[in-house]
Amino acid sequence: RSMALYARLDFLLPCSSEKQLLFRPLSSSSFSGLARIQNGRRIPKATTSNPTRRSGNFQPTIWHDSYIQTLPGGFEEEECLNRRNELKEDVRHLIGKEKCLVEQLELLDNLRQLGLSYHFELEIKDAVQSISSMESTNSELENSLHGTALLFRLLREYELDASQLSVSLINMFKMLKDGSSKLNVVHDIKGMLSLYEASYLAVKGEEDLDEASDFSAKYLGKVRGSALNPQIIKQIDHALELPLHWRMPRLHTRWFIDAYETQENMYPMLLEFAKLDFNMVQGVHRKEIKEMSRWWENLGIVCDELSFARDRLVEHYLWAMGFCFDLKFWTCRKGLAKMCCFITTIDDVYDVYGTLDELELFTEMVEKWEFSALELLPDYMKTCLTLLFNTMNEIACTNSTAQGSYVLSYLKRSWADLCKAYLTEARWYHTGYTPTLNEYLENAWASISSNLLLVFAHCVSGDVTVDSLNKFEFYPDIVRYSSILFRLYDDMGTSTDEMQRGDVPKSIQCYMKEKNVSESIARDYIKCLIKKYWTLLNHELAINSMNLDPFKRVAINIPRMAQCMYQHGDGHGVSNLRTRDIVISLLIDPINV
Ligand code: 0FV
Ligand code: MN
Ligand code: MN
Ligand code: MN
Ligand code: MN
Repeated sequence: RSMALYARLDFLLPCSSEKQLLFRPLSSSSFSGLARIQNGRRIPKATTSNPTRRSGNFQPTIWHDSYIQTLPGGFEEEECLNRRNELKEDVRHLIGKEKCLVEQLELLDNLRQLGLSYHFELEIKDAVQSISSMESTNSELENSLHGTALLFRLLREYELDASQLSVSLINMFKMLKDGSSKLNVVHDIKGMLSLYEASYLAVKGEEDLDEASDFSAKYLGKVRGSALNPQIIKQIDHALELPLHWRMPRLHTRWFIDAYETQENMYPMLLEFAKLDFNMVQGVHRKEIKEMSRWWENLGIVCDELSFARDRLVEHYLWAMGFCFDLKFWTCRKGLAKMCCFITTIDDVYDVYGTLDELELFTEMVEKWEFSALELLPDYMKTCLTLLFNTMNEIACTNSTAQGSYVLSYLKRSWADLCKAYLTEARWYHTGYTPTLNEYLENAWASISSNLLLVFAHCVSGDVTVDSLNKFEFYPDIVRYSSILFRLYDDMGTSTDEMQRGDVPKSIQCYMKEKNVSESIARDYIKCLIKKYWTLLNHELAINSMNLDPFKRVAINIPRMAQCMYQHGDGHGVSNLRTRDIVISLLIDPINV
């Protein structure tokens, strides 16, 4: 036993260590080791006679359906549509037409940050690809840290081959670091900003770029102090708070549109397009929220029996919108938002309300997935599972393309895996057990629920065929890494409240106990893990060149959205503070034009 334990601890060396600290989640077969109610054993009817139950003390929703239904759609007039089409064609003609190479790259980057690149995916991809394969590019970028770093970032963002440019960028950085570079970085704030942003797109084997993150951040922190123009200071502060690659795209776009307005060489046409497009997309999102809110109200899961659970329809829509905002992914977004609603309710069943006996039964019922078996459950669980089965059936039917018949079986499998992971945590909680961090994470990547979201997104994605679905592996590394990041961000934001209300020890507490360290050391360690797992996720996305939208998009946006929700505490459970402002700026208030 102790040997096995030590073998595991090996994975959890401090971040500075050369050793790979990365925990590799076990394959799904590890689930089969979980105890299940034995075949043939008579299942006892769970007791409902006043057991002591915890309370989440969750506040009711601040977004009542009666208010949501008064929201206008907006920006649907003929006039808006025509103007947008005009602007779109004008911008399309700009792509690839800039005189200087760096200006071309900046235009492409601005389109992305302004939230407009989805209109020109192919054109932009072609432009980036052709710039990178031009003979002249190398010599033109030789003296430009900014240009080199920017092209590298664009290549990675568009999942194009960046291996060659990565070597150039790393060499440039090494020479800067040891002072042998001809480039004058003392005044190259732009170059250092670009290096900083680019470094977050590193993949496995590009550890030098990790160092470049710190190096450039230190530099930027230093020059920020000396008097600069306020524009640059704002840009540096925004970057140092969080790199672009980790930011929730829509929230960044909202910020960037304002910043772009004050930029020196900006195109007024681009600004007008960005504002109009943001408002038009937001108008459609508002209509979607109204539909979702009506659905949630009619579903009736917010009832006395289940009043212990968080009622967070609008926040769930915000999650789903953060996963994929593009209007053409509406059915995916709707399915994801509905799943999030059930995930949160069922998570509260396991973490807050259910007794262990009840939870054992509940888990078994999810594995069985039969309405008739639900009779054994207490009423609140019966209600919850009946609605779950109905809704998943409906989602599967809505997506009944060639792949449709697969959707339900994949959803069932993923729900069972999720509930088994929830149950493991419930057993740990009820027996007062604190796992090691590694043991915790082997389960917690699944108990965060994104396996379910991603399996669904995968089923409805581009190049997916019946054949490729047959070969779908439960769960590929993209799913695992995205999930671990979600889990780590969630633990950073929610575990303080969770420990107070009574819950299983989360990553921070497991590490504190295992290493006998303070909470702040444990938090720093988790931050290191987050950076490591981002690199792994980048790697998986870079090596998989299949068109798997919206799957890949959702996979990369899950950690971004989690970062955003949990940056200042539990923005999901406590939704009347910063989350409220985010909802207002992204979904309710249009941009003044
Ligand atoms: C669970 O929160 C929860 F509500 C989540 C993860 C967000 C909503 C759902 C999705 C976007 C899928 P909580 O911190 O209670 O989760 P854990 O797993 O820590 O109990
Ligand atoms: Mn309501
Ligand atoms: Mn939980
Ligand atoms: Mn929970
Ligand atoms: Mn949590």
